[in-house]
Amino acid sequence: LESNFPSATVIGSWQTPWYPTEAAHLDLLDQTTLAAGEDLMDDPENPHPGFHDEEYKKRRKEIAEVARSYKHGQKIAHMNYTKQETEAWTAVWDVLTPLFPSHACKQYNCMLPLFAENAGFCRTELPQLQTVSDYLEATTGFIVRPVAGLLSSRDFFNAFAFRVFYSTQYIRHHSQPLYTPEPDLVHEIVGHVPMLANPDFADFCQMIGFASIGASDAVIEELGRVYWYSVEFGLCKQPGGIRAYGAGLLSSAGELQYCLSGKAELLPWDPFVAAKKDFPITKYQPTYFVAEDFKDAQVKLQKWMDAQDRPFNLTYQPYTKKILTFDKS
Ligand code: NLE
Ligand code: FE2
Repeated sequence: LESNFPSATVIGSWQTPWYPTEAAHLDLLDQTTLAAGEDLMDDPENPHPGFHDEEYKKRRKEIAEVARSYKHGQKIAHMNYTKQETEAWTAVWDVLTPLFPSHACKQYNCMLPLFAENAGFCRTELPQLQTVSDYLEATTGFIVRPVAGLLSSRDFFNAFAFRVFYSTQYIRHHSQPLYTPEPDLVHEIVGHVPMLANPDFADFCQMIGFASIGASDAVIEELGRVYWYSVEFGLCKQPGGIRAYGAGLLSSAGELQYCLSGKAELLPWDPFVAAKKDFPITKYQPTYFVAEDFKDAQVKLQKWMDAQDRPFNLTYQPYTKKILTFDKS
């Protein structure tokens, strides 16, 4: 899915797919998202309960509408979650959190108590996105922006360039707390956000954002795989052994155990290999990439980015939070 407005940016003699040069430009995107049961194909072997529950789908629509009307700089609307949604949250919390000490990387584990203290992380209530965003911003400058569902890769990555993280605000179906093929509040808040509070990891994500600016569709496709095998499903070496840092693992009790069980193939982190490797969306990954550490992850990502041969140079100005591009020729 590509957003179709606006369509191009001109840099000197070049024309590239349109890109934002500041975070407020994200308001211009049409926020086309994949809808459960329509675009995201249900896997017959692993049926998605949310695709067939009318009441759940209605609630999802309601929450999506709130995200669609959001504009940069506004406070994110407070959500009143139902008893059933809160029970789903607690069910996921209870299976996930006991796994973290043995399965999550230390950069993740050291953040959780801070988010509990400062951002409302607890087992009995869903955190509010605005509270989470405020605390996250105080750590690495990343902020949260609500989104209706799974966004196109280009739009999602472009936002990373400005340290903006698109987050869904609904929660997975209560009948299947261990795994869902879609992003949901658990995935964003428990999976992504604590890692985005780590400075090296935040830089890594912003680099992905820079790589996506004005990139061709072919590069976006490869970048999508690079992102998938790192930010979503990455493993890393730690003093006590291999641990998870990918959000898709940190939000799925089922896959978090599976990825370190010895049943999956583990390869050394290499974006050149990852960029070419297809992946399944609705089941556990057959292959994971293991980084030495987040600096190693960055250095290798930079090499891959340098090899993409873009016709322009890009700089980010941290004081104005704007992107500048220059024609190379
Ligand atoms: N499978 C993950 C989970 O159950 O939390 C979500 C992955 C979203 C890309
Ligand atoms: Fe994600």
